[in-house]
Amino acid sequence: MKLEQVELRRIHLPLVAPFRASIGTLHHRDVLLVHVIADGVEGWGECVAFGEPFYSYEYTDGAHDVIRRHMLPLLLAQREVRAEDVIGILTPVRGHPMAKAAVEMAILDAELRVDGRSFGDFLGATRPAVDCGVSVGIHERVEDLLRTVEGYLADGYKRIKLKIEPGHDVEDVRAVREAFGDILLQVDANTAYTRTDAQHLAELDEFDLLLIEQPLPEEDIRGHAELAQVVRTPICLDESITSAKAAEDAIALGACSIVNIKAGRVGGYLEARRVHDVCAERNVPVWCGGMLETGLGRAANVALAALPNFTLPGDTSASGRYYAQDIVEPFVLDGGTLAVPTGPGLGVSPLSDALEQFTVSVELCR
Ligand code: NPG
Repeated sequence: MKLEQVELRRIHLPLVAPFRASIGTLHHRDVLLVHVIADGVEGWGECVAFGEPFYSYEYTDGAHDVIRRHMLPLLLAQREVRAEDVIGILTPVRGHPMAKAAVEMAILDAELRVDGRSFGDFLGATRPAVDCGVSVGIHERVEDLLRTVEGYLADGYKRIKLKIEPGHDVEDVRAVREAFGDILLQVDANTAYTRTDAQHLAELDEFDLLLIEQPLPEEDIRGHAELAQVVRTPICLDESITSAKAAEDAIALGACSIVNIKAGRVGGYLEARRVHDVCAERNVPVWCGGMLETGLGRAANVALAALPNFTLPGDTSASGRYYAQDIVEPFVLDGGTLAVPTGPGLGVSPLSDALEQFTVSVELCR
């Protein structure tokens, strides 16, 4: 395809409620959308970086700048661009996986719309719908936490993930276990602990959790391997798994037995599929992580989550978990599942009124 023009659009989406994690509290999403026109067909990509560099070094303004000044010139100079070539063309730009993923996603969307293929069909989805979990932020008061969890269980979510941090971990999990019995339950520390917390984290073993996600810093692969010898609950990695190679190494080193796959974190949906395949070859189950995506990223994630080795419910929640109004037709939970879009490309497109309502800026690059 010939890339004819690229629109970099910034949207500001308020959250229905503040979302507190160990690394910070979100009140809204500052999202960069990449909108391409190639061979006369449009394609949409969503950059999952947050407004502030607290989950990773990437952040929305940085992604916007690196795409505009360093990535688009490389792509616009190409006579022909295919999605499978994007990461190679962008090799001169070091890092910035979330920015690269957004660009690749937009070009892949356009390509698949031309081919009349859905994301799910292209990626290798084997299910028409995916089981959905939900991520629950840290609550100062246990009674508020229990009320939030009760609401999500009533919505039909098949798995609860609790954000934890020192001071909000063992007792919060105990309260949820005692209140709701044997629900599918896991925790996410977002790197909030250190190797010296091993015995404390082992206190979570009594609660029969599915996993403990990313307890230690991103780069502490050895620490996670040592922790896995002390804690019986399976260790799942998120921030540490930046590529298929990183997944292979972490598994070989015993640092994790479950992997959270986020296309943005690994540089795109093509690499995400490679992470899936590496884990499947090693009998390591995976699940689809979330970054509070709009319905555009959500559509791609639901398609990805339908691949065969995604055997655990993902953070593929309904649009309404975060947004009163999505920028596409909202994803609505049906019996704890979301249907995989079947239309060409993402299978969804922005609702122009909603998109305009939340747009902060639009920049055209040729
Ligand atoms: O449901 O999209 C979602 C969000 C799921 O908890 C979630 N995302 O670490 O995976 C994460 C995480 C996150 C949320 C990270 C807020 C940082 C801030």
